Amino acid sequence: MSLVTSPEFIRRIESIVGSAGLVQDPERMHSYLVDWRNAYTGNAALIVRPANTEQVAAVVRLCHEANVALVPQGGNTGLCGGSIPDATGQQVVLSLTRMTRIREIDPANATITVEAGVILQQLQQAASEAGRLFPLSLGAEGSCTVGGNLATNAGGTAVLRYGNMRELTLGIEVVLPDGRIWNGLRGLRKDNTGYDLKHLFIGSEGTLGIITAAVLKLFPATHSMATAWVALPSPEAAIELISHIRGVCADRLTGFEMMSRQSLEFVLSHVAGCRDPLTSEQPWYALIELRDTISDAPLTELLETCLSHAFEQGLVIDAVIASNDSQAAALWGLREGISEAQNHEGPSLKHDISVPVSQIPAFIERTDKALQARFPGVRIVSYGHIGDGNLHYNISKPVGADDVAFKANELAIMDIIYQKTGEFNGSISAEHGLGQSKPAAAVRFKDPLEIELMRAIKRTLDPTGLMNPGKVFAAEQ
Ligand code: FAD
Ligand code: 2HG
Ligand code: ZN
Repeated sequence: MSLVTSPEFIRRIESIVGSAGLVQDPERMHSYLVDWRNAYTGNAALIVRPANTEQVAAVVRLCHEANVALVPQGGNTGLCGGSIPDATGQQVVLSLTRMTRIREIDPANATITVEAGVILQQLQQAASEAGRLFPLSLGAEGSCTVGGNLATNAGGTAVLRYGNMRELTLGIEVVLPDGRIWNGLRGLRKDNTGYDLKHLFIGSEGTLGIITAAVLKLFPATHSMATAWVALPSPEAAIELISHIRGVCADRLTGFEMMSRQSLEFVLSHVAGCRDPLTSEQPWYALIELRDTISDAPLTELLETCLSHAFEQGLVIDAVIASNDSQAAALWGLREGISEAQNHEGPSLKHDISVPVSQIPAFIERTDKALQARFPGVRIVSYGHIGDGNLHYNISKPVGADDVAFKANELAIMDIIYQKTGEFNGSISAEHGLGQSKPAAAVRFKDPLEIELMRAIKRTLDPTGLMNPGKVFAAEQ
């Protein structure tokens, strides 16, 4: 029997977290060991669910002494397998989902201090009840946690106005790999006292420590909104349109998502209750959202002015503006349904890339061409946060093709897409992270010096390599 499954180890863990903090029953463990898409499956000795920072620290200290590897987990909505343990059954999953306290709201400082297990939607709700806005917004917001958002530096649909999780964070509290607690919960907008350590942990995917709490920025609540669904002739038109709307509306532009007809077709086929808002089929669409803090801001008029100028310029083919909140929600449903819908079409090979915004059209044109030349008939589901230069360039098998035969091409497909990303000086992971799916690709497509510096940081903070092994860096790297 290994130490991690010995009665003594389990007794000591239980003495820290109590029986409510321990999951050992295989049936109850299952949901912690498989990801949302069923793409990654692992095994674990135990699932441990501490209730506060001191308990996290005591568990980490014990694992450090016993040389047991830890896999931090929040809502388990990550798309790269970062929160799933390996197959050995020797790792411990440390779930933060019991740490759900909102510790403080400071309206005058425009900050909220929350624990890592707070679900994003609950954080948004708490901010709203305080008359403020916490702007991070993504499809998984009903299940993902602040800890996971920080550990992946999550992006989503409001980054073009408010920034990603890194930009929304003023301070964090972290349990280090040896169990010490770093209290970096400073709500300061200015602090030039040396290296800004919080940024090492944000985006580190659980490989440097356990994030237990954070001080996050709040913004003025918005009280008016206008949402449009727009058909476009091309990605070039989308880039010109975004630039035009920004020029007119400035910071009122809070969302600009682009998606291909293929993406919409998958949603129309697989998401119940959806309908095409326009009467004719067009190659590209954008979902555009304006918001203002003033309750009667003339946003619909502004959007109409922008869109009629765009019609005249040939940038827009057709458009519909939502006339109430439920219509707006239905339009967002078309966008947010793409991930789920693509799952119904067999394996989806996900590539979460970014290039400079101006290069999106050329990237799409050249990559589509290269892929179709090598793998005729593959269905390219490209969509995403193009205001940030971030495309989800996901590939589904040709109609009628065999799943296994298609998956056999995964590396070759990835190679084409990442080579093209590199040609545009882009990134192979814009917002989802590396997890266990992309460490090898990162070594191939990232500057070796950056990998060397990252490894040096990992060795310094986690010399025994017990924090989420095999993530960000492949186990053998
Ligand atoms: P998990 O999946 O549990 O963990 C993710 C990583 O963080 C793992 O490496 C884990 O070890 C680590 N981790 C978790 N908690 C901690 C902690 N407290 N301390 C240290 N490490 C920790 N992502 C985007 O960026 N933008 C999107 O628009 C977006 N849309 C999505 C839509 C859908 C339908 C789905 C399923 C996912 C989407 N995601 C998106 C991906 C995912 O939701 C985010 O990465 C989210 O931030 C993960 O949060 P989580 O709590 O589920 O983390
Ligand atoms: C989104 O923007 C998410 O919808 C998920 O980042 C993307 O499933 C995907 O590839
Ligand atoms: Zn996304």
